[in-house]
Amino acid sequence: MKGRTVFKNLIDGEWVSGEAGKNINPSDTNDVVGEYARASAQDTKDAIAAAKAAFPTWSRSGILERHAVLKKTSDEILARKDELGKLLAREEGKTLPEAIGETIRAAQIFDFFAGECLRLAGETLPSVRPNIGVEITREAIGPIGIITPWNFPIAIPAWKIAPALAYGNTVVLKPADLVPGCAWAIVDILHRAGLPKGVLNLVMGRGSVVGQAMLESSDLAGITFTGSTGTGKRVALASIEHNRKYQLEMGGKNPMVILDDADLNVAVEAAANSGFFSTGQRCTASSRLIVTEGIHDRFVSALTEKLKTLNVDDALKQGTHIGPVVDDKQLKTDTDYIEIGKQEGATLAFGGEVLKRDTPGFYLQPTLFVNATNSMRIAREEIFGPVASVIRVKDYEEALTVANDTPFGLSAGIATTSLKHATHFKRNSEAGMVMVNLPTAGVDFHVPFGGRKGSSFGSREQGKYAAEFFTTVKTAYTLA
Ligand code: UN1
Repeated sequence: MKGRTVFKNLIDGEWVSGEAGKNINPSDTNDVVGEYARASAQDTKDAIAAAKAAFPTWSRSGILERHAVLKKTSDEILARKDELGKLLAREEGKTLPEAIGETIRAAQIFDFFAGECLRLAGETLPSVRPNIGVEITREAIGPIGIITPWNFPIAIPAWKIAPALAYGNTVVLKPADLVPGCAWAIVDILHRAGLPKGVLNLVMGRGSVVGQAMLESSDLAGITFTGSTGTGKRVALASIEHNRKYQLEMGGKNPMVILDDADLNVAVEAAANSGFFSTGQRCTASSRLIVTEGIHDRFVSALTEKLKTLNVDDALKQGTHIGPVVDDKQLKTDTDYIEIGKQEGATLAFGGEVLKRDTPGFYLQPTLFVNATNSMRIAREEIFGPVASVIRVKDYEEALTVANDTPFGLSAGIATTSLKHATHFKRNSEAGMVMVNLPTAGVDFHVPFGGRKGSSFGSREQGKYAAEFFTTVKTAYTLA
């Protein structure tokens, strides 16, 4: 076909083509965002071999060289935030302001890790034996496989690539098949910013082909993964087999507790954001609103009124609050769960309908169930859509028990004006991140991110805590 551009994979510093797939806009399925190459298993092996070959040089590169590449990347992402934000909104479906915000976050992450390159530190201690000194340093671990999900197409690749490179590792990146566009764009930027060949390789394509080839490789020193619980388990099992480091960020079923003494506006804003912004497609979203009796009816009616004001429409349209669901498969999952909720005996308080808009897309009303119990499937399983349930409880103590009664443990929120309850919740929540009077989602880029129980495995991502995964500690003894 004439004039057909295919965005290619980057392997050992060369753009490599092959079979291609269409990247479709979920707000308008007639809009093809672009055609993107799909790597084969052999391409993936080549990319891993390139990352392995580039490791000895890159891991010993000067910190100023690494700093310069990451800083330049940050600057270019920021300068192109509107264009990249638009690409993100088109391929993933979050609203343009959300997408631009995520793009800025990616730039900030590269900027942060550019700084970290200049702050690499170790420790020196005396040995317990006389005349011997001990040095403790951190070294890069090797070629790293990065597998990223579709819901944060630019921020999650950024928060895995930036520390990987800053600490001297080489990378094979496999972005989610649904959203290759932003990943391609940041790889292009990093490549032009001066990365030596093979340091960063891009293998877009299917999990069953590319992801599988990564799992089977004995040459990756680590795999960092964000995505579903099922795939996370497979990453873990394959990594044990190959004696490699792994880091998993998986699902969430995050509770948001609303107490009688909460500021109603604060509670409603936090719950609306947590449950429905970004179309509820965040592992930090809250889909369990645990509300005490005294505020229950006021809260449900205020949240329902708020949901009525939210426009579900094309992600690029001004005034859209909630974009489409990412694809038909996810829409079916969401609507199946809505049916399950009804059958389980929860009451539909708002939404539940698939919507038609000017363009063919996957539009779903924000959906709120009330009279839910914590044992219902809609309260136990991650839906990953704009669907939340209200669970009525007697008091704070019951709220805390229900909040912690989940196989997950990523994020947990509480809306209260009581210092006593806020403090107690921060100490006793079984989640990795706790939010007081704030949404459960929407995290800072410079502090640790991660969860407990079924949500996460391995050390934290982001901020200086990222060094735990992307480096290995060396202890050296020297006789003086
Ligand atoms: C956020 O809430 O700001 O996949 C980030 C996810 C998370 C990122 C959430 N890993 O939804």
